[in-house]
Amino acid sequence: MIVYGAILSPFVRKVLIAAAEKGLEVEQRPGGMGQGGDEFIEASPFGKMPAFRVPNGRGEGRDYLLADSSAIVHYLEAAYPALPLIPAEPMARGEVVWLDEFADTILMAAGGKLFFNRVVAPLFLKRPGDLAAADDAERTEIPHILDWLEQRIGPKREFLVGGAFSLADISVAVMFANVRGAGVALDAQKYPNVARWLAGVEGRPSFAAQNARMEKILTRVRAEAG
Ligand SMILES: N[C@@H](CCC(=O)N[C@@H](CS)C(=O)NCC(=O)O)C(=O)O
Repeated sequence: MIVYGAILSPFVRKVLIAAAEKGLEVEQRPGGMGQGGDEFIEASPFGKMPAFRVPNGRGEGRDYLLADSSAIVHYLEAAYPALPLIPAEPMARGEVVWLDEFADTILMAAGGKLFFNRVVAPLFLKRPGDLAAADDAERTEIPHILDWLEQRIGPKREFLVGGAFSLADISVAVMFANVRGAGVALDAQKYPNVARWLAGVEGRPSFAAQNARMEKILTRVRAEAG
């Protein structure tokens, strides 16, 4: 199985972490933002990362292709049901799908403004980001989201849905590495429940491995930029 995309994308890390949690071997190849060539565009016609390929997945030499992080994780869950990341119980399943969507839209909208304008634009695209938009997201959107998460997690919960680690934990937690990368540290005094939950999730080997790769790239690119 091949995952196309860059490690700085939270959506790419979502897929790599889900695969690692399931004990699946995947090969990561470049894709997106001008990388990956025809083989990437074949898998992701609109150029979004991550994209996914199972060579000969459809038989008779035909590959199975997908281009969306949630779609890829749902495929992995159905194809490899051991070590589940999406619960079967109806209410828990609905909540996991909702929190995955919350992460991909609401949290990404806020975190993306921070990470794109403070990191991607100046360091990778070599042009100024919209720093006012980033500052506004830090001042208004991020606190609103954290207030809500703090309440939802509460003082006892280890995971976001029920008593088990799930796709919801992956999808929400991956966004925090980008928020941190954009210079916004989580205030553990103000958000102790979020801090406890995040430390537990990011302490898993699947997360630690990908976050270390991301940190290494950010450190190198910042050093190069001076
Ligand atoms: N809903 C998609 C979103 C994918 C997405 O927006 N990826 C961004 C990177 S974080 C991307 O490919 N950006 C490059 C572009 O739009 O050209 C998913 O979950 O995979």
